[in-house]
Amino acid sequence: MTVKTILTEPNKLLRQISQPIDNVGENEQKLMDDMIETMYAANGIGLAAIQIGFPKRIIVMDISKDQTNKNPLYFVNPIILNKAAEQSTYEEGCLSVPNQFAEIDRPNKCEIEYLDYNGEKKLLKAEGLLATCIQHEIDHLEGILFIDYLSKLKKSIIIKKLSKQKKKPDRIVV
Ligand code: GNR
Ligand code: NI
Repeated sequence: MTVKTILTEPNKLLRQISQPIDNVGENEQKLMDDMIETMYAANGIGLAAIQIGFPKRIIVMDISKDQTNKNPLYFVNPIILNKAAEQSTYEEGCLSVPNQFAEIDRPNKCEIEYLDYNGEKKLLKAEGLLATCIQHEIDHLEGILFIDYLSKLKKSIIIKKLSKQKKKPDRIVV
């Protein structure tokens, strides 16, 4: 398993639409292993393959707070079957939008169909943080970032900040 570099905004790759997987084989499992290791190393709760440069419809997640009780989740070709009309608000962050946070409204429940790590078809009824996170990750598969839901002004301020940070790669951002 390898910790990969996470792409950050602005980067055109993050805007690419990810392609479905035909078959969950060794290569896909290796990618999922690298993704979960990269996610844990970055202290994230989710990661889409495009964030490490692979435009494939694969997501990994672990929303368990407890480091000793890990609960890695793997989603291949996830599809949202249903979304609740009721919204909830979470303060979202993104490993591809470092150190920036904003409150985002999304449906508070959703139902997902997907293939798991072994290529088996699964259904998941998600609510709370799990529902928010899976929707955030599925957005990545469509090239959408949470900052796209902000006003043009707020979004442009964040992108300017990130562009400036990128021009100073020797500066350590804590
Ligand atoms: O680590 C992450 N935390 C988070 C918090 C609130 C809503 C969504 C997320 S996902 C994010 C990791 C990430 O960027 N996934 O794509
Ligand atoms: Ni993200």
